[in-house]
Amino acid sequence: MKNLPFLLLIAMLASFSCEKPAPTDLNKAALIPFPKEIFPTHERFCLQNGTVIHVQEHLLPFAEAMEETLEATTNLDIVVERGDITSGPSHIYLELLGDDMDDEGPEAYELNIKKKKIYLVSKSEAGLFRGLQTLLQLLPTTPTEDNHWFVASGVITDAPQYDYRGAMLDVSRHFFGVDDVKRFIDLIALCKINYLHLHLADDQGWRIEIKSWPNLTTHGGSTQVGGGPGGYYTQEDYQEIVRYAQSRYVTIVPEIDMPGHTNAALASYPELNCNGMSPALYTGTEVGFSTLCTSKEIVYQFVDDVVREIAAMTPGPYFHIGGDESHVTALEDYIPFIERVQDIVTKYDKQVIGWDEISHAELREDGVVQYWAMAENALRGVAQGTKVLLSPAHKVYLDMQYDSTTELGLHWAAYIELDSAYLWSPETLVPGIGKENILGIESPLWTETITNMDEIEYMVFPRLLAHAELSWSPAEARNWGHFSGRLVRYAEHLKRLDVDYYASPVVTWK
Ligand code: TNX
Repeated sequence: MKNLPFLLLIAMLASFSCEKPAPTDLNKAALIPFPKEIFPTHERFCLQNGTVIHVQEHLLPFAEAMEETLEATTNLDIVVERGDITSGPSHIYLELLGDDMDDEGPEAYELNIKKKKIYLVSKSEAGLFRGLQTLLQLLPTTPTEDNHWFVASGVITDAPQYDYRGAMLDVSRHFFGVDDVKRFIDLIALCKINYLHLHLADDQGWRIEIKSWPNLTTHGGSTQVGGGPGGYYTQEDYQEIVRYAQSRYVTIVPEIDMPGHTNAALASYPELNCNGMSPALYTGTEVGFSTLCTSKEIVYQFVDDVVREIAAMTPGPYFHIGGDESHVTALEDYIPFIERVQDIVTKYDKQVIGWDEISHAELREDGVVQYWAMAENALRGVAQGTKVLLSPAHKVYLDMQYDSTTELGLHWAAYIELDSAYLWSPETLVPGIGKENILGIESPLWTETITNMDEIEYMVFPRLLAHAELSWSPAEARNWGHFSGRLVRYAEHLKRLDVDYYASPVVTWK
């Protein structure tokens, strides 16, 4: 008992240790993508054991997920509270506002960090989630000795420039299982990416179970580039991916590439071929040699079944029909094929996205042309009233080598160093395609040369951070020197998450 005064003193010191000098300049925060506006107030908030997250009933699941994330990051004990209890060392208030947050979109949020309280508000849970990513980036990578996590105070008002900020993973050339896709989703969600496009079928493998055409996966999914065992997602697997993505406010865009890039389907069902004969499975990396037989009625039954089954499992608005590099499909066959497939996709209540070649066909105005190679194709889409999704290969293809010494990747479009990935502007890339025509940016990772998660991470990071800033941050907030400086500190978070990123030589790492 005679130790009591001493223990009290220790307890008081512990509670005062949040008063120790700590980061107080919010302007110095290593945020990527950089937010729209920051007003530093030069104090600090302290996240610690017992910090309370306050929510109304309807946000309880969100708050619990947030609690889990904060606890996993810090090892702290965070508390979620529905009432007005005000005890606790510091407080985070979550709130969904009605439509009164100006005319910003649903992902806009405000993070107001005071000494004892943080207010995070948005119109939608997605917006709260984007704000949470900002808060996570504001946390130091290690706490003080007494497990206090300081955050510089101030107000961050933020909203994305573009509604569609995407990444694509090619699971056909090499197959990646559900756990890899989940990690991929976790990592892209950190960068406020909100769409994940899965390239589910190509010459080398069909990766999504279609109940009405089972050979697509049992045969067509049984190999990959280089002849490995391949693999596929059962419908249950796919739904699990969709749900996991939803929990990170990421929308899945499924792609079935057609009429070209279809060798795996053609090998599985002879009736899809004009000569009625199945080719062998393909494990090489050539493109442009396969086509569905566009004059056969059974092909449209096939497409209808595939779109119907996948659309039924896909809550997002888009269905990607591929349409690229159909070099062995005559244009007079290609155009009516795309138009019929567009009708099928529309019948199942989805909007078409396709690679830029699809603009040869007559497109609906709610269609999206994904510009990867030919500006004139993208402009033809714009002339028809469609939006353009920007994936210029020489800037955003994540399978391009960083330079000639990079062991992984290709270089047909360019070598893409980090500065090159960052230094361009979506609005001036193609004369005639302005902000009003652009849906957003998507960074595709093709996987001819990529075989495992480490390799994925190496090609994706840090380039995806550059692209995320281009699609999220306003032009005035973008600056290469500032970005690369932030990246040096941001990399500490990547290390904590064990991300195998490329330490680009154009960045001055400390
Ligand atoms: C071109 S991009 C392709 C893909 C390849 C990629 C490799 C596009 C629409 N087609 O089939 O995987 O190049 O970089």
